[in-house]
Formats: sequence, structure tokens, C-alpha cells
Amino acid sequence: MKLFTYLDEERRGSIRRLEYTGAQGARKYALVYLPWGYDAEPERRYPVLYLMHGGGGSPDAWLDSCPIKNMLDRAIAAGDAAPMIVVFPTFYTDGAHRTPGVVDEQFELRSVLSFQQELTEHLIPAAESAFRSYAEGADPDSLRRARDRRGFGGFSMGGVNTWFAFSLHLDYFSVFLPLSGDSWAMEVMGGAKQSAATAALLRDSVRAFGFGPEDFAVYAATGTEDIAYPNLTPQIRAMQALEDTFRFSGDFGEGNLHYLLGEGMVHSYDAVCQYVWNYLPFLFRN
Ligand code: FER
Repeated sequence: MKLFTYLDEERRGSIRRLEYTGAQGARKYALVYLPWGYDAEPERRYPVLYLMHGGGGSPDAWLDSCPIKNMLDRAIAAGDAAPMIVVFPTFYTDGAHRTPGVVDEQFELRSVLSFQQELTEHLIPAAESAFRSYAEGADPDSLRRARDRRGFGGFSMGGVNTWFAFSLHLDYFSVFLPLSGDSWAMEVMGGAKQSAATAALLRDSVRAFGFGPEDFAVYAATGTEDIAYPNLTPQIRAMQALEDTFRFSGDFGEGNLHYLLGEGMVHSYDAVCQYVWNYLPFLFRN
């Protein structure tokens, strides 16, 4: 894994603020990265990656905590990543109310499930009517037709959100980056506690939507010293065993299930920023 270091980039994208109405009429915002050249080519459409923060965070967390904007600018300018829009939302409705170090798992889970509804009913329609994705309209059918050009990823609780986006909204997304977070579809920390059942649930989602192995790609990652490593690892291994649906490959351009392990990396934005850096060249390429 090559380390990401800051370099000045002339062709820089911009950050916009998107105000939208969330679940129960809540006023919410997301930050939106628009790639360099977005305004100069008003007909051009872009794939969209939704990137969720970790527990206790906000739409600002990724941009405040690691050089992801510079990283996107550089990868896109060098031709190493497809020009894309990146939407940074929050899954909380009224802020996180988190005391540092104290995690109310049931509050987190409720917030995630509420956001999962907001995601397809409010956020995606708002973001993709405001900015030029591949969706030709903001109605569900038009949005679903652009699923090949739409991804969801996130760090920690954002990773938990990513697995829910996989099991609930495969019709809206084809690309998933769960970073240092497991699936809580069975129960909290279900990736560790019910690995096989979690993997089976994810496989069943693929089948229930009428999709197969060619219709999605999962780019999972964590660090060997990350607190989520013991939760995510058994889940990925259980998924890997379901070969009819999940095609594990260490080559990020092959198969549909990948697991990047950062040697010695801990539960931090520095770490997950580097995982995104490693995966960026493979997103929205086919
Ligand atoms: C995990 C998924 C989510 C995990 C931690 C979290 C320890 C969230 C932590 C937090 O919000 O502080 O697998 O492993």
C-alpha cells in the first residue's frame, strides 16, 4: 500500500453545500465534492460516490479529518480515478449527541435505519437533481437505472451504513466501500457474532433483487490493529465461502469482493483515507 502524501494540484475540484429535507421533515445538509471541470462542461454527467462519516461525526468529518479532497483532485487529475461527484452526508438527524468514548449502539442503529430510508427517498433525489449524475430524473426508476454509476462507502458506523445500503438498496448502488465497519443486519457487531448468517443475508439480498455476481463490487478494508478488524474479518471470510455470489479476489480489477488490510493501521480517518486512495482507480471503470 503506497502512502498518500499531500501534493499541490492545480486542477482542483470544489466543495458545495447541499441543503435538503430528510426524514420527518428534518432540515439537513450534505457536503458535495464536484470534480475539476464540472462547470466548464455543463452537459457532462458523473458517477456519484456517497461517503459516510464514522460514529459521532457530521457531513464535515471526512473533509476535516483527512486530505480526501486533495486526494480526489490528484487521482482525477492524473487519470488514476474516474472524475466523480462525492457526496458526504450524515446519518444523524439531530447531531450525534455523543459523549467521547461512549457509544450508544441502539441509538446508532436507529439513526442508521432512519438514514437508510432517507437515503433513497430524500438524499439521492436531492443530490442528483442538484448535480449531474447519470440519473435522467429524480424518480425511483430513473435513479435505479443509474445504479452502475453510483456507490456507497463509509468509515466505522459509515461502514455499518454501507452494509445496510448493500442489503436494502442494491437496486440503487453497484459499488460499495465498507471501511472498518461490519454489517449489523443480524445484530450489533453481527459480522463477528453471526458471520455465516450475515454473509447468507447479504447473498440473499443479491438474489432477492434479482442480481448476480456481475452486478456489484465490494471494496472492503480495515487495518490489522483496527478495533473493527475482529468484526469485519470473519464476515468477509464467511462471504468469501459463498462462491456462487461472492467472487473474492486480491486483484481489485477482478471478482466482486475485495479486502484490503492495512498492516498496523488503526481505526482512523488517516487509515481509511488511504484505503480509498488504493481503491479509487478501480471505481466506475467498466
Ligand atoms: C464495528 C462497527 C462499528 C466496530 C465499531 C463500530 C469495533 C463503531 C464504533 C463507533 O461508532 O465508535 O465493527 O468495531
